[in-house]
Amino acid sequence: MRKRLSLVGLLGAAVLGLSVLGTPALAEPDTAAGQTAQGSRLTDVIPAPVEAKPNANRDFRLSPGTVIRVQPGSQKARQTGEYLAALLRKSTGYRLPVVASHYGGPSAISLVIGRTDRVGDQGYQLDVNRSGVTIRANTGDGLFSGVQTLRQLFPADIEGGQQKWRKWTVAGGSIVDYPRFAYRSAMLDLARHFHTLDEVKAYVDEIAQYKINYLHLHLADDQGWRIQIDSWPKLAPVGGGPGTGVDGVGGGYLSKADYAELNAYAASRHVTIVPEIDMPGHTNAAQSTYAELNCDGKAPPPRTDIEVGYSSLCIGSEITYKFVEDVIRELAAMTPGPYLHIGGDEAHATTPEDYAKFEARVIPMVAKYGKKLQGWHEIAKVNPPTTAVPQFWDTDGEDAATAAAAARGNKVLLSPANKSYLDMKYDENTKLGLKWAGYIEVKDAYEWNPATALKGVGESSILGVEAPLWSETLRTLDDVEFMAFPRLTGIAELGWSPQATHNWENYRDRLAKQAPRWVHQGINFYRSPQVDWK
Ligand code: TNX
Repeated sequence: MRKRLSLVGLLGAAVLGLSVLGTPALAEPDTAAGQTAQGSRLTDVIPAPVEAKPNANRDFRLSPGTVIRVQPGSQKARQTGEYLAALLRKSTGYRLPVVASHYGGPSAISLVIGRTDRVGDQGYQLDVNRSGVTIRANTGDGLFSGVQTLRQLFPADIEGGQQKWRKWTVAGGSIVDYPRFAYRSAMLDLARHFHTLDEVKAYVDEIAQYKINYLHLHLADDQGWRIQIDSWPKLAPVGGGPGTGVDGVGGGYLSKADYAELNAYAASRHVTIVPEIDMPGHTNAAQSTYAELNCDGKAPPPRTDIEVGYSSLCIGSEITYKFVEDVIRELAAMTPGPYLHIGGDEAHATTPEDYAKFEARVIPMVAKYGKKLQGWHEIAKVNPPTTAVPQFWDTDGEDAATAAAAARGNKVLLSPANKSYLDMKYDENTKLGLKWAGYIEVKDAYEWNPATALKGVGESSILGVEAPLWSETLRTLDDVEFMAFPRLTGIAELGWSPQATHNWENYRDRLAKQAPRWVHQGINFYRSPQVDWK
């Protein structure tokens, strides 16, 4: 569980920060090339940066008098500056005022938005020298990514919830960095077990530090319906009521107010929420709540087992399309992000003809309400428009319909189940998780190349990568974290870092250095025997 900061702690840290102003600098011993006295290096970052040039003569030491300078007039720089200040204050106790100014003074972390060559709209440039750190980017997203890198360049104690006396040194040099793929995503399944607003927010914080910029939420399935829909008012309170989690455990849903709060929170972490309503299968929660959604007009009983492929909306009935359009309209209206995911997987209880008939009517609704469409790769079979994004989830690296869609111009989202499914067990001893796609150890989740993962879908056809986490067996945030960490960081690196940096031994070493950060952050993680945890 993530630790939350108390107001008392924050005030205490602020007071202490004031009292240490003017303390003489502690002597720093000589260091090995590119490494500070505390052993941290400019290259100890996940995801690996495109280019990092260490300079041992240019280490920066944060001091009680350091200011966080943000570009005057830039609201985005100011917000990112406040975010960074809050992060650094809790462990350093320094004041770290955020000032809008063109000059940083003798010690400053500067956040600048402006024309920065080479880094595109998500990248950044980071320069460390003795008088400060400068992060430059073309956008607020880029600046935020630069701040996540800087965060990892501080000693792991920076993540501690309490003020600590120590030197806070950043290794000198410069980094130029930008993503391989624009879209890097995690998915949480709220349908099989509901996860609360606070838990989802905590997960947003956890993924954002590895530059994951989308969070896909699986909001409805056979077991439960997890989002308020006003035009079908029983969906959430009944379809997502008490006992609607797997094995009858838990339940719950996000109200529209919760969902708005989550989207705003995610935006503050530069994460875009992608909501999914799965259809025409995986719909028992809706069909057991509303009898009219069934061809025979009879509501089936609610189900909390983990079988898949038995439910289907009634394809021949008009009320089905009224239902679907109402849901898509309301979901689109409450979603600030550009995408809406309509599922479409494992529709084994729908004939292929009915599937095509259904999708032909439903796919245009997404554009009608102003959103871009995502669906599991089965939707590629029905020739969706080239703006649609099929999400590949299978295990055999081959799907003719998805390859054909890519040839027509569709971008594909990759989440091969045998590599990126965080709900697969690590090995036969893992208590949580499933194993239908095989065991996935830390190395398996890292050792693949998106550009060659799916036959006929090359680098230029790939929108990005996603690490889905289905929650049949996961009830708590601790469970979620245990399955996500440390595999999620591998997927994050595959999505961000250039293939040229890909190296298991090097990654493994950097991964081990994340562990003390997770301990400070209260993240429950799996200590894989493949990694030499220090
Ligand atoms: C397959 S992959 C599913 C989900 C399950 C998951 C469990 C996909 C699109 N569907 O319904 O939760 O396996 O790993």
